[in-house]
Amino acid sequence: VDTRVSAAPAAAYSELTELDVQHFTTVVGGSNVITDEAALEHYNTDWMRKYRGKSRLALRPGSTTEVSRILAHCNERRLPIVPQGGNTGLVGGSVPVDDEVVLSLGRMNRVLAMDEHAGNLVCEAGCVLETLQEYVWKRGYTMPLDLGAKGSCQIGGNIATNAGGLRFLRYGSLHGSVLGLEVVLADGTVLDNLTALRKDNTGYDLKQLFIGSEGTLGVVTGCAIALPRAPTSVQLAFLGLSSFDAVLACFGAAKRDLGEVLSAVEFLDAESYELVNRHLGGRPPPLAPGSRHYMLLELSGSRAEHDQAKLSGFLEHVMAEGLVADGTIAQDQAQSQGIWRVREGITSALGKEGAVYKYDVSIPLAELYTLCEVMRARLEAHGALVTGFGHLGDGNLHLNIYTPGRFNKDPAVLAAIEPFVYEWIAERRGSISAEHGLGVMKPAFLRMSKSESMIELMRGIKGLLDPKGILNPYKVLPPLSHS
Ligand code: FAD
Ligand code: 2HG
Ligand code: ZN
Repeated sequence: VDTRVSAAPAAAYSELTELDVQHFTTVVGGSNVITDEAALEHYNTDWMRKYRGKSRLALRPGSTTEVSRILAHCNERRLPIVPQGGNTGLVGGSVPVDDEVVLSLGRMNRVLAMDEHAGNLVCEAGCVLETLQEYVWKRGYTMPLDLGAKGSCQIGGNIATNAGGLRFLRYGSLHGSVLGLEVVLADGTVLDNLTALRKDNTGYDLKQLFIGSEGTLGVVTGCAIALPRAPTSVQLAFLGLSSFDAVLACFGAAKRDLGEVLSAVEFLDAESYELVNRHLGGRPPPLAPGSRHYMLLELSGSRAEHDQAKLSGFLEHVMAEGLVADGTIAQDQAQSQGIWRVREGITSALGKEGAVYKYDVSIPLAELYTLCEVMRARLEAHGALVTGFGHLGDGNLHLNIYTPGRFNKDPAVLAAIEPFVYEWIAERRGSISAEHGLGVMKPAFLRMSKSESMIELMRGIKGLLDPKGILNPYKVLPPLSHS
């Protein structure tokens, strides 16, 4: 197999024919074969309405066997195919680039088993994250991840993107929480590794390859996930600070004083706060005017009085020290939800403001916000504004550049951002994608975070698992001319 060629498919695909559509109809049934142009719009367009494909066919399989039969046919016929979960991805990975078939996993939404002794859940890939959260919470457990898109994103999509989110600081990566996977390979082979064992050192841990592979190596159809116990006490503080140095000092103090119960450390700047206020009409808690940065500190534990006392003691301490200008502790669930709405609403608010240029980066903490300042100065002349927020506790900044009132992308703005932003990150050995993945947005810049030998090995793996390059083409791996 010439992996270099097959990993970056050229024009080697077949045209979809009426016979193909008929074949798929026998596999999934007529009502799950979507060919209507208007109905296809939903499958062709991403969450941000930034990426749009031209697929003429979306399929909605209801079982692993159906996924396997679909892939076997696509492989045989060289028909490219894009796995799609909740379609909330932010790098254009979930929609076709051209006329690829869309494989929508939403019908595969059954919980298969839950072990309440060991604390794990086995389910199909199309289960919506929030539905799973409600299911396990009722039984005394919590999902090990949470994110703003929880109402639409699917666990298969979370695994395919190795989503991080709001509780990564506490529960870690899906590389640790996913215990087993069922994956259908490009040729239709079902790789059954759907065990829920905590420990299993029998050879290479193949499931890890598919976590974060963005649908380019296989289709996740089922998963087993380790569940932490649900906390019985959750406390949330919202803090206003006057500088990013104060944010860093406060984070250090929180790790020192609250470390064993900390479950989230998030931050946003004043621009993000104002955007949410303006567009979502939330009522964020009034804090001291003049705060330049805001932090959310969440504690999850099992003794409310103990955690409350710790948090209010901490707040008094950091305010007395002058690190925190103002702060409030949520008194009930409604207040807590109001605060989380501010943090989780930023992405939606940005979309209402104008065109948005999104960058999801890891850089050493000391320089995390410097990037926003550098970009602000650089973009001023273009009438573009800059906001920064993200998962402070994980060193993950969401840098968003936006043009108020101008909804069309401006090539001059883009040219002022790229490749500069990626080079700036590379100089600090950061990551050009901390949690959203590469999709179709970033493959050409993969070199900024990975060496040539690593990219070459990735191509080899792609060529081995998907020699005809049918799975999610043009995503993740750079085109050969860029390497
Ligand atoms: P999709 O968008 O449908 O697909 C994403 C990628 O995974 C695509 O490449 C697709 O081909 C592939 N894929 C999907 N399902 C499968 C499958 N079953 N098998 C194989 N490949 C598959 N991300 C974070 O990491 N942290 C956050 O905090 C976060 N917050 C967000 C907040 C908002 C408001 C929004 C809109 C997005 C956010 N995201 C976040 C990005 C996104 O929600 C995540 O990437 C999520 O994990 C995608 O899940 P999905 O089901 O929507 O996948
Ligand atoms: C978040 O943490 C998401 O809210 C989205 O990852 C980030 O919109 C973004 O840039
Ligand atoms: Zn995020």
